[in-house]
Amino acid sequence: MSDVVRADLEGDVAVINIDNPPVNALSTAVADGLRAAFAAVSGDGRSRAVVLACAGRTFVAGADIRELEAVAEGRGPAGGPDVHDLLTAVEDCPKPVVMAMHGTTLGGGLELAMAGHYRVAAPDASMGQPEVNLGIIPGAEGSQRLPRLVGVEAAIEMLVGGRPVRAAQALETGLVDRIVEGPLLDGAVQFAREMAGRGAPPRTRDRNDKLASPDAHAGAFRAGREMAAATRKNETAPFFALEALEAAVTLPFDAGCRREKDLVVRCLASDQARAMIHGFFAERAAAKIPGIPEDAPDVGQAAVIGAGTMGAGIATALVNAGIPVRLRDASPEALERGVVTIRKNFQRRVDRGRMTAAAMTERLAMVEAATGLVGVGDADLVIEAVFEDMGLKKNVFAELDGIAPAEAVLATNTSTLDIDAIASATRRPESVIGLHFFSPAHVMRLVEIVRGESTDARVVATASRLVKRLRKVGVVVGNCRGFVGNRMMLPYMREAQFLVEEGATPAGVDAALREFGMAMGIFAVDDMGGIDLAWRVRQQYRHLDAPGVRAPLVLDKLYAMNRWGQKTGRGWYRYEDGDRTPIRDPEVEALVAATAAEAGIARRDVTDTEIVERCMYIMINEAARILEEGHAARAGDIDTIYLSGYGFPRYRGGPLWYADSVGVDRVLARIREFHAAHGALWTPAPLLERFAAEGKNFADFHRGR
Ligand code: 3H9
Repeated sequence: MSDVVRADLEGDVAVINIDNPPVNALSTAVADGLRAAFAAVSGDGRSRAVVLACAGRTFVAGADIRELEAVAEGRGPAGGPDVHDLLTAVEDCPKPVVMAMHGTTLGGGLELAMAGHYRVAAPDASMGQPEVNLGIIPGAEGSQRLPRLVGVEAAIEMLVGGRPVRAAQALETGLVDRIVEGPLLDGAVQFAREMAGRGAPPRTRDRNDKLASPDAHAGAFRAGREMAAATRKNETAPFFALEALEAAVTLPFDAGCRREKDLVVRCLASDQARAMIHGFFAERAAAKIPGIPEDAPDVGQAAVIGAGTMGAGIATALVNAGIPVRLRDASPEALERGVVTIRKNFQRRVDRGRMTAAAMTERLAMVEAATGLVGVGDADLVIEAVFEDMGLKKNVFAELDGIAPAEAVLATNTSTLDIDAIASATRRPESVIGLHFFSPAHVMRLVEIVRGESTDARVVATASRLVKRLRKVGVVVGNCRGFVGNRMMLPYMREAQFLVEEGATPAGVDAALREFGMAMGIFAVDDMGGIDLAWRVRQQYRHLDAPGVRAPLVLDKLYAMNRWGQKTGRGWYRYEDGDRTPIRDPEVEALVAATAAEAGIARRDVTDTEIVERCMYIMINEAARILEEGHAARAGDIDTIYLSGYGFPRYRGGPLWYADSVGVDRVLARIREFHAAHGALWTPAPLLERFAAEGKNFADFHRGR
């Protein structure tokens, strides 16, 4: 039929098969192949029913996002490839069409499936409309068919939330007609035979029983809008999705489809869609590391040294991925606390119904805890997560050097220390690598994979493979102070403190940053991470402070006052017992004002625009240096780090995508002004100067140019 679509006969059932690796995306070629296949099978007297199935790991996982990217960039048809005629042909097929879904049926894949008359699924299949994660809405009539199948409320949840549902839930809502326990294709063919000869097959577009009257859904739409505002702050696509769903309730099917099309055209022309599509591909590009072997061995046995919060979180993540862990700590009490933390991590999932008690018992049994380093000699991956102290870490690595197998990967979870210095404690620095997890390690998606001067390519490959197995986002970074994420965070935090000294308040700075789209304000982040930790890091590097260069003044005072953040109930904010909500504290504001007066800093009104510009542009300037020094390979890697680990708004694409959207020359012009006003810390990065002079931007870096 075509390279990617084939039709065969299975007795009296026609089986159409899509084979378009890696995820059977509904590309133009696949859509063309399906048109031809349905034209052929519809009139073929040899078959009584049709099954549509996919080869490989999944049913269709969506429209081809590369094609959508082209449209978003102004190439290709507005609104993306039009498949209205194909979906109509599927739905109008005179024989029952059964969709056989396995893997992840997403976006255009689910829309195709809903045009079929019946859907059967493998037990571990999942399905959803994740378009909002790309800044768009379903563009292949999904907003019109989904509510007809599952009802308005469930459709709102799926379109605004963007999260897939599992097959069992899909069966309950009516999205799936049967779950097939054995071989899926056999089950689908069997189901198709059962449905053949039952008269005209049911068409989703003709169903109105779950739509009821518009008034009946007013509350659901109100709740949907509240959910969109709360969980997808400043994003436009979820509101467009709700408009499209309202059209399903108020308009006939065809008019609803036209409304959906108008809305998807607008989404695809938006900056938000471009930024979010960039984020999608940047994350996948980050996993491609040039020059590393493809056949890196899998980790069979891991050891985690240090049973604190980080160590326990890392151990949780490892056993979640099926990797047994030897958990070690010098102190029996710390070890016991670590085991309790791991148990709590699982218990939370059991309480939320995301894990069975039996699975929890099984996973806990995969953690073997003991003091010292006994038994670590059989681990092919060791992750050190002891206290952030160079002497202590070197001791651990020296000891590991004596007992770990020759081919073991020796990783450190340091967030601030020099990997090469740690590696120097061993006779095998090529085996040492940084795996910088973020807290809580079993939840946060980002892992910075820190390559030391001597780290072997094979070790990088094993680490990268491990991170993927943990279902996390790994980004390879260079061994510089703070690596990439925290290196940019440091000047960001510093600038926020300067703004406060000049007249803003911590709450005002945080509000402006949240309004910009950051998941949390920087002062709330500091309180969460611990002001004592921030202070300690500052002490380590104090000797590097250039004389005469401005330094923040308040943090040291907060530290001395025992205002260490959430853990002491007071920091930049104050906290009620057992509540993590930051409350504005006039005591801190008075302390800041007095400190500024003492230092002769004039107080003035600081606008939200200045807050955002100074916080963002100082990060962008630092990122430009990181790129130039080669500590990140691609601008997209830096964006990925901020999108997956630092709560940067996805609809802005990451700090460097954002820089491009403002305009590199405009960013540089403001940096020059800040340089003139605030001195050396604002010295423009040479790369920015070069980009501005040559009319280039970070996108040139994203594409590896
Ligand atoms: C849509 O459908 C709009 C419609 O309403 C119609 C509008 C007109 N297209 O993530 P992985 C590639 S919007 C093109 O590492 P995993 C990916 O780039 C779409 N390529 O694997 C990577 O390529 P490479 C709605 C795609 O197993 C490779 O596949 N659908 C697409 O961890 C492997 O990806 C979505 O938003 C695609 N649709 O996860 C689903 N999907 O090897 C987006 C993947 O060259 N996709 N690729 O780097 C996903 O969520 C995950 O990729 C998936 C697999 C769960 C499918």
